[in-house]
Amino acid sequence: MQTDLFAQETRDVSLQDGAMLLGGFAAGDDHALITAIRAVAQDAPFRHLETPGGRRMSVAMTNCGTAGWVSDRSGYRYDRIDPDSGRAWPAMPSAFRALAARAAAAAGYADFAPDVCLINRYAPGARLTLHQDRDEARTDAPIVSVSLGLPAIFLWGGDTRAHRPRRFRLVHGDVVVWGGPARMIFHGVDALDDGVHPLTGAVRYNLTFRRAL
Ligand code: MD3
Ligand code: FE
Repeated sequence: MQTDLFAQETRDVSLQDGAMLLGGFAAGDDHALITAIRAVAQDAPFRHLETPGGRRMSVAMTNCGTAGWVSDRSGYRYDRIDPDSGRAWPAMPSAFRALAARAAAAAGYADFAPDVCLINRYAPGARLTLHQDRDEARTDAPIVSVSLGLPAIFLWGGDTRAHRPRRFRLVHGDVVVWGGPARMIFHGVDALDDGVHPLTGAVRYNLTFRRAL
């Protein structure tokens, strides 16, 4: 029998060597996580970054932790200072840190201590084209991603951009842990469909926990 990635009853799935989908793993923490997102965004509001090529990203982003991922005309980087405020990024909420460590451990990565959480906010139509996450100094650590709010179609590629991506749906509460040989795969997110989620409204949030510095 083929593994059905969409079936609720088989939601803990090894996607490939190093990558594990933990279906609904964060569902019990959803209120706390969304409250914490709002607190971070009070301090460091969501913004649409500019790519080095001069395009405005459709996904709105903010960060918490020791540094934040930023993009502007000069390139991509991690910066300890929020360029919009000139101040340090908000501290990583304890609910974030605890969930990320628990998820990493459940996927077989002990002692995950992320220093950065990038928070993406998708409104309908927002998307992320295929890319690799390669700005982190520590690619030996996994990345833990948490989906909240509206569902999205995740694009899951291979080691090169040419590899045609597989697609699967990420829903509220899903956590994916990407490490080892899966850490450098190309990935992206299809344009978000319209919808309303009871906790987030017409928005999807994605948290990605990284070891960046
Ligand atoms: C696989 N975020 O922030 S989460 C990103 O839904 C990003 O917002 C997407 O790609 C989102 O960089 C996808 C899943 C994900 C995140 C990081 C990865 C998959 C990954 C890093 C390496 C390999
Ligand atoms: Fe990414």
